[in-house]
Amino acid sequence: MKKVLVTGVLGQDGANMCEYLLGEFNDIKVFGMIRRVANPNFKNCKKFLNHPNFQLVYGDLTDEISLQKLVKEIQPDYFINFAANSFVGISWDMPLHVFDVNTNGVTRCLEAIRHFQPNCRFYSAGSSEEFGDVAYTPQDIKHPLRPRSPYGASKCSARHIIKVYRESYDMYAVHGILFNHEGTKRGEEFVTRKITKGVARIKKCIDREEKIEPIELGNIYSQRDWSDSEDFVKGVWLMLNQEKPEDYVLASGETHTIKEFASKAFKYAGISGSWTEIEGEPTKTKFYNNSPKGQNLIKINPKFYRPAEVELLLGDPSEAEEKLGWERKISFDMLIKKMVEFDLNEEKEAQ
Ligand code: NDP
Ligand code: GDR
Repeated sequence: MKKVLVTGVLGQDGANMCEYLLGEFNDIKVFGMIRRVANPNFKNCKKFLNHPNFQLVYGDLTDEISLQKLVKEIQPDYFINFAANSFVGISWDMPLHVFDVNTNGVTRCLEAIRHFQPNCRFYSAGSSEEFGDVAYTPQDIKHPLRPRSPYGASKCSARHIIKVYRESYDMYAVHGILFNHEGTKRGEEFVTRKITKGVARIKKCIDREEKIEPIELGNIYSQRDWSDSEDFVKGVWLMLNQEKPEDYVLASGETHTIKEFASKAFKYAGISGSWTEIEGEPTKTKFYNNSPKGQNLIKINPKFYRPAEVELLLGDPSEAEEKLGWERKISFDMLIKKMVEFDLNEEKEAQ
C-alpha cells in the first residue's frame, strides 16, 4: 500500500483529496491530519471517515513535534499539505498567525520530511493571491509575485522556501498555483458559498412569504477565475506524480465578477432580479427581486471591503493541460448550479 498523509481534511480540498484517493485507488492508505479543536466539524468527511483505508491522525502545522512524529511513524510516500489559515479577508487581523501556519508551517513539514522520510513527495498549496495586482493577463507560472495581503505574502514565502528545499536537498516538493476553487464543501465565509447559502435562505423566505434579509457583500466588482475543487485535487495528484517536480497553474481560463456569480446563483434558484447601480458609488449597488413586492436581495456593506483588493485574476492552465494531461470537467455555470441546488436541499432538510 502507498501511504498518503493529507492535512486540512476537515476543510474543502483536504476532504475532496481523501474522497478522490479512496474512491479511485485500492492500494492507497490515507492518513488525514486534523488539529485539536473543541468541536471538530466532520461534515465534509462523511463519505470517507469510516473507509477501511482511512485513518484520522492529530497534528498541527504550528507544532513541529507533531509533524515529525507523524512523518517518522507513518513513513508516508506522499505528504499533501492543504492546511492553512486560508481566509484572505482576515489575514490583516492576524498576520503573524497567518505566516506561522502558511509559511513556517510549510517549513516544518519540509524539515520533518527531510529528516525522517526524504523520499516522500510533498505538495503544498500555492495560490493565485501570490500574483496580486497582476502585471499581465492571463497569469501563468512565470508571473511575478506581487501579493496584496498578508495571506498572499505568506504563500509567496512558502513558494520560495519550497524551491530552496527542492534545490538544496533534491527533494520532490511542489507548490502548485491554484486559482479560486469552490464546491459544496466550501467554507461559508468565502464569497461563493456565502452567496449560495444566502440564496437558499432567501428562497425559503420567498416561498413562505417571510421578511427577507438581503445578502450583505463587499466588493462585487472584483473578478475571479473559479473552478470546482473536485477537478483541482486530481490536478494536484498529477503534479505529485511527474518524473521531476515542477510547479503548475490550475485555473479555468475564465474570469467573472462576484456580481455575475450572484446573478446566476439567484437565477438557478428560480429567483429573477435586477441590479440598480449609481456610477461612481459602488456601495449603493443593490439587487432587487423582480416581483411586485420588489424586495432587496443583495446590499453592499463596506465592512466586507478589504484594505487592499486583488481586482482581477485570470489563470492560464494550458501548461497543466498539455504537460500533465489535466482537464477541468465542471464549468462556471455547472459549479454555481451544483452549489445552489445543494444549499437549497440543505435548507429543505433543515425544515
Ligand atoms: P479550508 O479553509 O477549507 O481548509 C483549511 C484547513 O486547514 C482546515 O481544515 C483547517 O482546520 C486546517 N488548518 C488551519 N490551521 C491549521 C493548523 N495550524 N494545523 C493544522 N491544520 C490547520 O481551505 P481550502 O480547502 O479551500 O484550501 C486548501 C489549501 O489551498 C489552503 O492552503 C489554501 O490556502 C489553498 N488555496 C485554496 C484555494 C481555494 O480557492 N480554495 C485557492 C488557492 C489556494 P480546521 O478545520 O480545524 O479549521
Ligand atoms: P479570495 O476568496 O479572497 O479570492 O481567496 P473570497 O471568496 O474570500 O473573496 C473573493 C472576492 O470576493 C470579494 N467579496 C467578498 N468576499 C468575501 N469573503 N465575503 C464577502 O462578503 C465579499 N464581498 C465581496 C472579495 O473582496 C474578493 O475580491 C480564496 C481563498 O480560497 C484563498 O485561500 C485562495 O488562496 C484564493 O481564493 C485563491
